Amino acid sequence: MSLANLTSDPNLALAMSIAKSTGELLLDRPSDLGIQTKSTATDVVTLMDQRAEAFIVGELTKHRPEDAILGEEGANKPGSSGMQWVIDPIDGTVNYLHKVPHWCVSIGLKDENSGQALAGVVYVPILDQMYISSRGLGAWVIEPSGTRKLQVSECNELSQALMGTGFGYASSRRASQARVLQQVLPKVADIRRLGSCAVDLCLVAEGVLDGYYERGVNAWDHAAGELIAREAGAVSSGLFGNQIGEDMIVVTTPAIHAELIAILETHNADKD
Ligand code: LIP
Repeated sequence: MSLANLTSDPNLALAMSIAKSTGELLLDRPSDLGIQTKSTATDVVTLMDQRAEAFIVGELTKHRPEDAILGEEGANKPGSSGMQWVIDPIDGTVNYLHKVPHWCVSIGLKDENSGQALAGVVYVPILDQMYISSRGLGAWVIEPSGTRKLQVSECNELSQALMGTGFGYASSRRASQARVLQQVLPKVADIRRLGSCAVDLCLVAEGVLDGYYERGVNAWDHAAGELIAREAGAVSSGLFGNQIGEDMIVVTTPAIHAELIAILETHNADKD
């Protein structure tokens, strides 16, 4: 499957162009980021999250007026086409705030009837990396040094796996995630908490991380990245036969998935 097949998908081309422009908007940081808090004192939102979401919604509405839109900062527009854009203007807001480079613009497209992901773009502005995928057509990254097809790592032993994860914003959730981490950490090569679910999923897709799990992430965090990881060969699921969702997302190389799931299920990692 070639990159040309992928970029000839008009939905993907639109998402790529909007993500790139949103990235440019976000790189132009004002001195006052207008920080506010959401669910807890550590769950921050900046005026740039809001500006970026308004820009994405405006562009999607202009080009795809019939499509529904769901966004992290409150966008919730019904549509009539059966297609829904699921957007996170900044995934990794805390990183954006602290100038840690792992933050991105995430734009996913799904079929509202089947719930299936159709296309996904994760754009990391600081590194000018555009991760893209369209259902059935593979996953790629376009970056300043060229273009690469993405393939998960060959990791086939959990004990050798570099595992990504993340933590929620509520302290009760974090206490539970720490309890689960105590069980996972001794059984993997090491853990990374990089601060953006969407970027973590792209790092699984390119074989930098061997897997990623997290409880509590929202649809906009993984709408694009999960498709990109699966199209690069990752296996993705929730626990106890459930689909991925807020309870749990587990995305790894094929060979280590069952073992990680077993540990997470044994320790009820989908509960607080
Ligand atoms: C964040 C995630 C991060 C996760 C946080 C949060 P935000 O999204 O991507 O990996 O650990 O709980 O959901 O708030 O930066 O868009």
